[in-house]
Formats: sequence, C-alpha cells, structure tokens
Amino acid sequence: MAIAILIAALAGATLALFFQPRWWFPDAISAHAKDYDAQLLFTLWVVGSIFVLAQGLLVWVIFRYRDRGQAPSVNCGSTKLELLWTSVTAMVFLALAFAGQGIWAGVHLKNSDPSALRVEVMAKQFAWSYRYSGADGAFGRVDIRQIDDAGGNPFGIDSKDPKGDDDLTAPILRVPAGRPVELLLKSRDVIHNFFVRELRLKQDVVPGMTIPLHFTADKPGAYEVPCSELCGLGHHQMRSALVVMAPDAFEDWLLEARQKVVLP
Ligand SMILES: [Cu+2]
Repeated sequence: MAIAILIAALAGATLALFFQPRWWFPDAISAHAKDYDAQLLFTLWVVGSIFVLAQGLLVWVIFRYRDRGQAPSVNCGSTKLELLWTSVTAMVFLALAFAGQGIWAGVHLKNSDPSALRVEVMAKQFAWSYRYSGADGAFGRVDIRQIDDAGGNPFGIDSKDPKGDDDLTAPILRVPAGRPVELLLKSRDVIHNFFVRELRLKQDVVPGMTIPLHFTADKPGAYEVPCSELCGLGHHQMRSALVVMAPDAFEDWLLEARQKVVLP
C-alpha cells in the first residue's frame, strides 16, 4: 500500500510539473527550436496518454479480478495479442523517431542559406572567439604560428594575407535577428561543445575539423553560450554570449566595430 501511495504521489508530481508553465524550457528563438519543442510535446502527449491508459487498464484488471473467494482460473496468454501490441508500440516509436529525425536532418544535414552571415567560431581552453569577415566577404588566411591571444589574434590571422586585414575578431557572438547565420566551428586544442539552450542547438567542436552549424534567430536578446563538453580544469569558466540584435542595430555595430579593427 505504501508503494502504491508513493507511485501515485510521484505520478501526481510529474503531472503537476508538466502542466505548470514556470519550470519548462527557456524561450525558443528559432523556427527549428520551436519545431523541436512541438515534437517533444507531441511525443510526451502520445506516450503520456498511452501510459495513463495502460495504468488505468491495470487498475481495472486488479479491481475486476480481485479475490472474492472464487475458484482460481488459469490463463496462458495470447500470442496474437502479444504480437499486436508489441508491433503497435514499435510502430508508434518508429513514427515518432522519424518525425523528430526530419527536424534534426533539417538542422544538421541541410546546407545553410547562401545569403547566410558566416561567422567563424574558435574554441580553446577556456574561451570562445568569433571572426567576421570584412566588407570583402572573405576570411583571411590563418597561420598557427601567429596565434596571439594577448595581442588579440586568437585565430592566428596571417598578417601577410591582405584579405585578413579587415577581419574582425570578437569575444561575443552578435547576429542580426531574422537572418540566417552559418557558424564554422573550430577548436584549437581539445573537444569543446557549442551550446545555446534557446536555439536548442548543441554541437561538438573537434580539433582538426571545421563543422558548419546554421540557424536563424528571430528574437532579439542575450543568450548564454556555455561550453558543454568537459574540456579541462577551467571548463566551468568557458562561456560567452550570443546577442541577437535588430538588423539595423547589428549593421551599425558591425560598421563601427570594423572601423576599430587593429591589424594583429
Ligand atoms: Cu570547452
């Protein structure tokens, strides 16, 4: 009886948490983030309804066939029924997985929009840096021998390549609202992870690879970018911010920041 009360209390608390709006996910600030949320909510409703129905049926069976002094009867089960509910369950799970897979593929397998703003992201123990190209739209060559964090050149922009003269490096990722953005994720040392809760995006950043990641944020605001892969003793300090700005404000910022670019 005590276990039944405990299970009922746990189920009640879970339901209460599900229906209250306060402790749920943070805002979803992109179309696919909203798709992910809708898919998760749909999955919760489907499996939650099946759970409630199955538990209700169990309660009914316990009550209906309780001991009333009748003679015991033997039931050897039904293979047909077993096959039926196992295959129905498998189909429900596969259908839900396929629906979710579509959203995932749209984020990770589809190419980004050709008009996307391209920003290079460099992860290192224990900081994030972002690089914007200059007005020429091209990133300058990099040379690892020229990496100089103290001198403001965490990417190692090659001073001999004129294309890199106007490249802008920043510690905070600023993007315009409503415009597609393509990040090119790189790491200088170990595996890190780029994570923005509000974008529902989480991507490993692997040394030796350039991993593209695209999104279109539609809600101006400041959002945390914590490193989400344990990457060393200072991992807990490795955080930066994503600032989504109104398009005009972003253009103003970019113009002003480009004017301040100092050659490494
Ligand atoms: Cu890290």
